[in-house]
Amino acid sequence: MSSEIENRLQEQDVTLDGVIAVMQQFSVETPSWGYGDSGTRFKVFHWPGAASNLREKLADAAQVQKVTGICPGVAIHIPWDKEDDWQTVKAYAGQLGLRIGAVNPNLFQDDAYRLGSLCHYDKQVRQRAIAHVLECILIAQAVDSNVISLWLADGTNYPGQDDLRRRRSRLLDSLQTIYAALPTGMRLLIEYKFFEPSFYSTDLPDWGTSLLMAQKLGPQAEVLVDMGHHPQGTSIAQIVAQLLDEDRLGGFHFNDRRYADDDLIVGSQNPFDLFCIFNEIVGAEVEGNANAGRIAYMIDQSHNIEPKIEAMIQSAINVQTAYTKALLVDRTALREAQEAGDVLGAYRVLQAAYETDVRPWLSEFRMHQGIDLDPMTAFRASGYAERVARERTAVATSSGYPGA
Ligand code: RM4
Ligand code: MN
Ligand code: MN
Repeated sequence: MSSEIENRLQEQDVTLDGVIAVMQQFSVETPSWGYGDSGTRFKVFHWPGAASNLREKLADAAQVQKVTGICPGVAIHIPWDKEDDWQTVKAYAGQLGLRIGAVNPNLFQDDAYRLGSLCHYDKQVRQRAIAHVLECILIAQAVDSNVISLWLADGTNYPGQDDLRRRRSRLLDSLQTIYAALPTGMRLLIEYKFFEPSFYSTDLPDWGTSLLMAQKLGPQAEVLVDMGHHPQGTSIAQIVAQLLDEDRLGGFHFNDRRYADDDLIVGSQNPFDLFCIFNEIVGAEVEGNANAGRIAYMIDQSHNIEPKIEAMIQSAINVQTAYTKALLVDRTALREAQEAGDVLGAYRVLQAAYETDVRPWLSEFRMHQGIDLDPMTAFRASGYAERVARERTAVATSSGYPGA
């Protein structure tokens, strides 16, 4: 670390030990579906050795945890990851140094869901969708997870196709039944997305709608922000600030995008936006915001041309980098500049933190954790990718998602 940086940070009372201690509290969950073959609706390119069942996905996730030290949780998608014996899964994850994280009900692949799931006009379809979420709650309990992460493909494609207010009341009604089944301590994270697969109306299109639903349901319901689910140019940092203020920021689905829900490696396209999001969170946390300490950080990506495990390692590093930079923001100077109306002075405070090379900090962190200083090189040197490519057999996938 250069002495110039060290001096500047010392003036801010930022110490290496202090930053390392905070970094040790930070983890980001990886998605089981990110280890399998997935891609676009045009083509799924098979990656040699890509995981094709939960056991393999967990084994791969354990490699990511081994080299990064910040990815002990793995989110699952049901039924993609459905197993008969969850105790065995839980024990297997434990042996690998992992735990099962968020459980994601899949409410978009059954033929019955063509016109919706929780919002469908047919009560039987709604009940089927509710029953699936309730099954996921039981799975979460069985594996000791406390997060249900809900995304709906529900919406309409044509004006007049369905009554929008009735859809909304069906949604609320379905969510209330689900909410009532949540055990103490379990959280229901409500994800939103402004379009796709429906185009005229989407039942949960934005953070405001998810927030309204969460507020109507109760304190165990919160909003999930997926970074790829906003119109171009949206300031996600501002959404984060508002949700923190409302005490309803449940978690993130990290990924990056240029156009729509691109599901690219987080921090690969707009790393400054990622930093600005963490800046809001760290800023709230130092002011004692209670929500900031219980955010579920999760990756939600679809890797088509990338090696799956390496993509996940890179994602974890990018997230950790953005977070560490946000820890270095001189909050006193920022406040002073803001309250003096010093537009560029305030921006330059953020810029100074963003431009700090935090790679030495990440190395220090890894040294403290007793892991290799260079996760990607360590993984490449391990020979794991070559071994699984030899040992595992390819499973044909037809469209964009595993199990599709
Ligand atoms: C959606 C959303 C959800 C994910 C599905 C498969 O775009 O991001 O989180 O579960 O894709
Ligand atoms: Mn998502
Ligand atoms: Mn998405």
